Amino acid sequence: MQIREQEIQAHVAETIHTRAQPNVAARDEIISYDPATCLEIGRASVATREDVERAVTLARAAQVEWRAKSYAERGQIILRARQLLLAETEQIAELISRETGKPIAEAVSMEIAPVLDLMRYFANETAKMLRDEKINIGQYGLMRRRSRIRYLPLGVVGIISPWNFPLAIPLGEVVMALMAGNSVVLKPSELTPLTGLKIKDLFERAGLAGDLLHVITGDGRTGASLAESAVNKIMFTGSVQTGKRVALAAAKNLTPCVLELGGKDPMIVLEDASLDIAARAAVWGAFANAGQACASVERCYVHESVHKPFRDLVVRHTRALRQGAGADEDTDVGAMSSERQLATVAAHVEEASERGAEVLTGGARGESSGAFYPPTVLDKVDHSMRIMREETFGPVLPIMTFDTDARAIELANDSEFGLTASVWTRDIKRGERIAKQLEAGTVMVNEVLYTHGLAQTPWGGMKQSGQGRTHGRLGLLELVEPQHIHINSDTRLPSLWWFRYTPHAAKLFRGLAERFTTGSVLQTARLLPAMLRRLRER
Ligand code: TXE
Repeated sequence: MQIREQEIQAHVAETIHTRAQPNVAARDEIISYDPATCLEIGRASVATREDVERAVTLARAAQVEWRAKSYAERGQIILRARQLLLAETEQIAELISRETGKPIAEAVSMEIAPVLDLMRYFANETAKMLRDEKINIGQYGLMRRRSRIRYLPLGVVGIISPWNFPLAIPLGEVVMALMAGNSVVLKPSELTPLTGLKIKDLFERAGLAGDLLHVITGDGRTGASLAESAVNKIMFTGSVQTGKRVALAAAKNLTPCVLELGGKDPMIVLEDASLDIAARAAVWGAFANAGQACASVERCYVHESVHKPFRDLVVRHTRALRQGAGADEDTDVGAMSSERQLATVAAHVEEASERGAEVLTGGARGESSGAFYPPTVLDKVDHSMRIMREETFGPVLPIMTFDTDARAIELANDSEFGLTASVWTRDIKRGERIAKQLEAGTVMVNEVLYTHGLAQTPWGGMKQSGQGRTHGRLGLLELVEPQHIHINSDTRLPSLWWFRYTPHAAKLFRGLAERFTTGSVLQTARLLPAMLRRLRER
């Protein structure tokens, strides 16, 4: 055991700088490290622009046959891949945990379990969600006309995904894109390439034709090549600044993109909340995944009348957490994904302290090797501090008080982000009233963080947290092209509004304008004799 520890220490000293930088060993290779030990896990290639363009071309060719398959046939392959994922849960959870540092418990609860549910949901429900939609066209329907919307696959969907949920985020989007009849080119994060390649492996063994899913590993350069390529849609999850680069690149080809970006998610604790429940929620919401979830609780506003008991409960639950190697099933909080990310967190905490924040627990990196930052609770923060304005994306929970509901709403909305938010109260009506005033794509009453795991509901943000949605029917509609089919079954008569125009026609159009916009179907029927006379005019 002793030698093992010395070996790790030596390796950490040698490689710690590497993890702090993009882990690119050479122009054509990336290295995956375990952030807890900094030991190398494996390597993957850096796909070139030519590799990306070739993948897109092959994926487009394969999509022709795939889009002709029924939803049931597509769903069968998804369910076979699901079976394999279920059977290999332990191995895949271990891989996720080693590549990210997250506890094995979270690799199962926050990645594998939700995506197993999502695979079944979209395999079984996509046909219903994308079936042709009849549209009521009002009084035009009286003229033997009818309309419906069809949903067509887009073609090739490019997915660029992050390191913080290296299985759940990309796999969910791959499943939705495939079920909608598209093919996929996936670029996983350079910090977690092996988990990305595992997705490819699952589908290959499930019998998906190879060219329907290309996984091209690499770093930002590969991502940039994909954003600039001829894909029909980009699904991006990552930072705001990179999201803007992706949107700019995609705009060159008018490629639509969904951007799932950062968050600075507020939690409002009202004076009537169950304080221990709210404190446990704040601790889990802030420190799950070592605080590296776009929907992590990054700001906690508590009513001034319950500030002290709530704060003490938060500190107690935080101090009870166990931080350590992800592979240990007793670990609550693992290592952060990278030194670079840890440095951002440390800088935010330092700046807040300099500006008067009080560190109630944590607040400084410990002696242990690896990218461990202790779960940290700050009090006496204010909105002048970076910790309350910028995405920290690490295990820090800043607490601030408010006096009225209006003030809580004002504080929560005082952010350039708008991903998720939560309100904690026993009065559900009051909670919902406040929730409706919060500027966020998802607002929860008495829940926090977890709704990305609901396949049925949309996920996405307002303001700088992104554009578009993933998951749910709204997310599925991002992956298809709506086509309006309009049928006029009357093949004998020309339309009323065609040429030639006459004074009578103008009079009739005035009548129609008035009736069509305000009148009932019955009143329109009274215009029929005039309409018929119009037809005889020609
Ligand atoms: O994200 P990046 P990183 C936030 C969080 C974190 C910050 C940086 O605040 O501190 O982002 O994390 C690819 N064109 N989130 O560096 O850079 C890159 O290879 C196209 C929030 O991981 O956005 C990776 O696959 N692609 C987020 C992906 O983009 C490019 C989760 C994300 O990398 C590219 C993760 C380019 N020019 C980080 N440059 C969330 N919403 O959960 C890089 N990439």
